[in-house]
Amino acid sequence: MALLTILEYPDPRLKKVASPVTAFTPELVRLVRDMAQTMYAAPGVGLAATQVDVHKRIVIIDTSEAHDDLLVLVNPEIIAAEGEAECEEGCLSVPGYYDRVTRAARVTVRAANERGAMVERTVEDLLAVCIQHEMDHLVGKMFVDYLSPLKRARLASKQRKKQRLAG
Ligand code: K1U
Ligand code: ZN
Repeated sequence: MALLTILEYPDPRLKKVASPVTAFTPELVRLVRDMAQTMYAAPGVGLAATQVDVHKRIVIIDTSEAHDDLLVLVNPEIIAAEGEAECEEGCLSVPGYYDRVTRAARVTVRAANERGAMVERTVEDLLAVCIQHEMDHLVGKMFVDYLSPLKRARLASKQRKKQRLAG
């Protein structure tokens, strides 16, 4: 297993649109394992392949308290969404920044797992938020894109300064 590097906002690679996975290979299983190790080590409750510079439609999530319930979503599609809920979000690509975002309260997602078996789940609360947040990454969208232009500009300049200082 390997720890992967997580891209940080405003890295332009976070804006790439991911392509569908077309083959369920041992390499895909290995990538999902590496992504899981990276997410648990961060620590986080979700990770999209885009964040580790792999532009394929792959998302992993684990919102369980014991960190023992990994949900793998390959080629995920939201097939139903209802209601509205506001939740405080964070992102491993924007370390240390949290803000409130409004999303659908309940979603039904259909996807394959890393071995090609189909999964369909209707979920709410943090899991619903996470699925929407991670699927946004696959189309190059980040939670900060829901914030006001002023907040986003301040955050981007703070992040660039931090990255300059880090060398
Ligand atoms: O970067 C990511 O996409 C993962 C992100 C997922 C997420 C969290 C909260 C709301 C929406 C989406 C994170 O995991 S941020 C870190 C975090 O929330 C967390 C870290 C440690 C323990 C519990 C949560
Ligand atoms: Zn994120």
